[in-house]
Amino acid sequence: MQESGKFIPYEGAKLKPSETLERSLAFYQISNLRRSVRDFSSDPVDIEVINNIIKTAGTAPSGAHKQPWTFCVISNPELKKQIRVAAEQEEYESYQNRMSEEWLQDLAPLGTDWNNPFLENAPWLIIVFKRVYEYIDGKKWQNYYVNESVGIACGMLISAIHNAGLVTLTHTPSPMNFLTKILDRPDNERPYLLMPVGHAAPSAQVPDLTRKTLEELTVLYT
Ligand code: IYR
Repeated sequence: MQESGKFIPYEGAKLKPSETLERSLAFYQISNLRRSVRDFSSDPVDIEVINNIIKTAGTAPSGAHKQPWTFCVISNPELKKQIRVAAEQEEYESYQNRMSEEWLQDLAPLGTDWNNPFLENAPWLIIVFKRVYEYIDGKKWQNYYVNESVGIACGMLISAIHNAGLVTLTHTPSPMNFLTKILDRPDNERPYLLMPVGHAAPSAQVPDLTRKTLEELTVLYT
């Protein structure tokens, strides 16, 4: 048996039940205002804000606490342009030849196409890489539940972006291996999600969507 690690007392929030109720409702109401936005203004965002958002994502739980993620944070205009050109090449191919008729039909109401101006217009691009394994002292070490862990971290990243009054979208130009090359990432990292971050353009519009109701979301066993 391995010896267990060091344990410390858990400092919980220690709220009254009424505060728990208020805060759960307030957080839902804020979260329900979030939308994926594709039109960004060129207004700058301080790197300190981006750092806080990424530190929030870094609080996500992960398999065996391996924290199998790397966040590449980009504001360099030449790099953004290079990423846009490569992403649009893949997206053009996808929209023209790789996506099924059914997929294209499903996307039609969202108004997406191969054009990705947000990759240059947003002041920041956060590109999340999953770390499938680690190299430590020349040995290869496993990570666990990597997709689940990185997915949860991305969810927290999205909430943190929204909470700061900024917008993003979960962009998945596919295949994404061009990002490994452009950003010169090592072979234990794979691109997972690309998120432009910034302020919404004043003219930004979003599709008129509805969300599942509680009844549709839930199966209750009491
Ligand atoms: N990969 C493209 C296309 C796209 C795919 C789905 I599924 C969407 O819900 C929206 C867009 C992109 O990331 O824009």
